[in-house]
Amino acid sequence: MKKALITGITGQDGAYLAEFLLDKGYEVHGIKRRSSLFNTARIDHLYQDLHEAQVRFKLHYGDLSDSTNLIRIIQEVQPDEIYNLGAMSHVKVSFDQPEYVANVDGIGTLRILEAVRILGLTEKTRIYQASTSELYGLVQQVPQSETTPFYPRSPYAVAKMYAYWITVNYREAYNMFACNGILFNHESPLRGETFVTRKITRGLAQMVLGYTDCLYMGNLDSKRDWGHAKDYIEAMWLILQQDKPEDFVIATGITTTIRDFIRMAFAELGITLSFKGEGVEEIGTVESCSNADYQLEIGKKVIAIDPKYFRPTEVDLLIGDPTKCKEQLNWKPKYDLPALVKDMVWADVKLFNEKRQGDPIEMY
Ligand code: NDP
Ligand code: GDR
Repeated sequence: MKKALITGITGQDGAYLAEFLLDKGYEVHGIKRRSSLFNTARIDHLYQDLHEAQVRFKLHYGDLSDSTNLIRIIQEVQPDEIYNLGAMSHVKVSFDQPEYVANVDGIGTLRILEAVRILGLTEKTRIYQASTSELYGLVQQVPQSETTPFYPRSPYAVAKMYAYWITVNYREAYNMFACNGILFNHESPLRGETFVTRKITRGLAQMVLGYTDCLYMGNLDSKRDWGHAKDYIEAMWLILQQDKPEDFVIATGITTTIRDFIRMAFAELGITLSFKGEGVEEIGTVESCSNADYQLEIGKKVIAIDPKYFRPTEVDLLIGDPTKCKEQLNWKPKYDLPALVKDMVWADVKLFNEKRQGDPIEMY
């Protein structure tokens, strides 16, 4: 039985990956941070669903800022594969916590690589590093591929750039099977509530169920290449199953503005929006509603801009070139953007409906 160790197991990707690897027969170990509240909502069902859960799914307390703890866990687990997904992953927040982000997202990756090297596991353990399309930052060329130069635009991206290169360096210096997946934005009903797609689908669900009036947003002009997290975690696994270690871009090749994502989400419930004004003056109002169950007042302002969501430096345009991952990994995503939007909108409508009816909320 193969053993996998996942950092960031309580996050969006960690939760899907844990389930995916358990289905493949792996023994899955995850590192989670101690928290004053429960922080395992995304993975709680894995305990319930699996009869032999105690044996095949184990959590260890740990933190990417703590080398000795990482060395101990890796020594204990002796993993065949490590997926380093743990990170402070919010780009805007990284401007508020740059030093912490450098430590966890950047040096945290070095700590994992060093632990594997110190423990003499370089031949046994394969390492996946969660790299990001944020590395491309200020547009140099599109679509962005494995050979496009980086120009990071946030403390998060700068930290991830260190993590990217230290992974490449350990691969070359110590012959380690260490790979970067340069993943473009991927979303799902498990997406953190403050990332833009989830903020929109959650805000929409709250609005149609009467919890809130207006959604305050940042820059609606930026463009992202969005896929579904369920498809992307499969690509992570495929990267570690190759004969030789390499870096891969994982993307759809299609880019969409935030404004259009908002339009698509509202349209899923039969609500048409129109946008007027520019910059901080822009507003989105309801033009029509065609679904009797989800009515909003015609002309009502439902989208407004709050400059507090603007970033000091923005990444305007991301569009990935998935040629290599499609040809070499034979990666075939199952979700396109409309299917992703549908999945997220209806999951949030269900969530807030349960809340309204006072039913116990099945979070994810
Ligand atoms: P999430 O923010 O949902 O999850 C991040 C995970 O990292 C959580 O489990 C979190 O724990 C954990 N974590 C945070 N700080 C530490 C720390 N100091 N020590 C150990 N664990 C920590 O991110 P995603 O699942 O969306 O992303 C997974 C990885 O992929 C991240 O590294 C992200 O930067 C990267 N990435 C994500 C993309 C995306 O579109 N989703 C695209 C490209 C890269 P807790 O629950 O306690 O907060
Ligand atoms: P991103 O994702 O920064 O691309 O990083 P996010 O969803 O936060 O932002 C995408 C774009 O939307 C604009 N935006 C807003 N963003 C947020 N969060 N909230 C708003 O109200 C809002 N309004 C507009 C942003 O300015 C930005 O242009 C994500 C993270 O998962 C990273 O960890 C990962 O590496 C990259 O995707 C790929």
